[in-house]
Amino acid sequence: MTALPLSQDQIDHHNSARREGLEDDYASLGRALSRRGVDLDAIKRKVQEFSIATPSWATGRGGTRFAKFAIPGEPTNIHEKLADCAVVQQLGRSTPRVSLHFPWDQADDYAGLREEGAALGLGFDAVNSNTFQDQPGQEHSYRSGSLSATDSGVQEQAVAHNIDCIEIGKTLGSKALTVWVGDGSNFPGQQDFTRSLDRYLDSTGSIYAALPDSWRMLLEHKMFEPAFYSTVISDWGSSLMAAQELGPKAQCLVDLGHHAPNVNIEQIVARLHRVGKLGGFHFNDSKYGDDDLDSGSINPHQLFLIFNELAEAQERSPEAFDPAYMIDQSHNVTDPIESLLSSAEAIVSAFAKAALIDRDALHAAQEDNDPMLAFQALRAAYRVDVSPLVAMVRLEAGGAIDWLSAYRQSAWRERKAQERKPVALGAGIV
Ligand code: AFD
Ligand code: MN
Ligand code: MN
Repeated sequence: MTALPLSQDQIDHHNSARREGLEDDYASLGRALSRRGVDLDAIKRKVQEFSIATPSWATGRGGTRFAKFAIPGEPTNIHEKLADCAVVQQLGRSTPRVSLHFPWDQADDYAGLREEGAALGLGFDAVNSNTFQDQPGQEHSYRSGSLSATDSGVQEQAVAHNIDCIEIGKTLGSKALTVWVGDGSNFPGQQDFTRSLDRYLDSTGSIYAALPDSWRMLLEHKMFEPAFYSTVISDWGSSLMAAQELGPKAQCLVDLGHHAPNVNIEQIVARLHRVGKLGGFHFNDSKYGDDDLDSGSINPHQLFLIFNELAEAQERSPEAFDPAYMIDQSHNVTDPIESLLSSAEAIVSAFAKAALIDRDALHAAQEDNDPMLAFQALRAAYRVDVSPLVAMVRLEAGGAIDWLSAYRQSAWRERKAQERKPVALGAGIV
């Protein structure tokens, strides 16, 4: 039994006023593409198969270390977060799975939570462990590190937490554990770079040993924050080194905000795929650092170039291509549901544009050392307005043609503001 959060009648009614216009735009796009020898319906089938996971932690307002400005009707527990993710999925139809974070998303009954998700039209993606914060009643503090801590009691506690996450994930139907640690240092000399990596590998080795065969362990690197001089898994080199030492089930996760400024992320994507270690993504956008801004809001071209590399990787070795796509953002000034819908649309659009690239023309230009022709092969696809295609996929799957107006018409947030407990004042990055 499914019990979707919004009235489907209302969405259908919303669509009926816009359907004709969309069909017209879709047909016109189809004609323009067919002149180039591209079959829009074939591209549509690819877009229909593409999906992204939403992060439970991004359904509440995020903040900075200065402040967090909550909005009325924010979710206050995992059940309410799931309901909000279901709204995103019902309107947008490209985010059928949720990625949970523990212990933030602790529940009494995970089998029940799985059923609750299924009833809302949601499955569960990678589970995320949290050893970057202390929890009330916890025996050891993570103030001096977690998986790479010098104190073996701290290490053991961090390992045990990750194994707990795997157990919860098994009940939920997840297939991956994402590990990001805040471990690192603020002062030169504070930490021995080599020994801290050794300790991290020791701990992650114990977690890896508890990983079911069908699972993946996604190692997420991050250059800085909360540690500001060095982090233990700072970059894709360290991440790759760790994934290679751990074994085939360990792969690298690329969070778009976790690199040095101006780093060529798309090239990292190609490199990681080349060695079979491209595990997945945390999509977001950034201007300065790990800003966790909405995907595609600052640099949509970078997102397109990443999807170009993904399209290339998939074409080259489809059997070894299965990246986990997730969003990881902090919505500090918007309604998180709107940001998730906007971000998912930006990601799907980048995927769709990359699917339009004439790869034969691109490869030929590369072989001929013709930079302008190669660049124009990309540009020709990037220039296409794929919004009628993305909206058509949404409509055919039961979503809303204009998700923003449909969402606002539903008054979901206003209704939740009457039902949900207010969020306490505070600061904090999600
Ligand atoms: C961190 C990482 C990581 C983590 C998240 C928590 O991006 O994915 O789980 O923030 O909010 O910066
Ligand atoms: Mn992340
Ligand atoms: Mn981050």
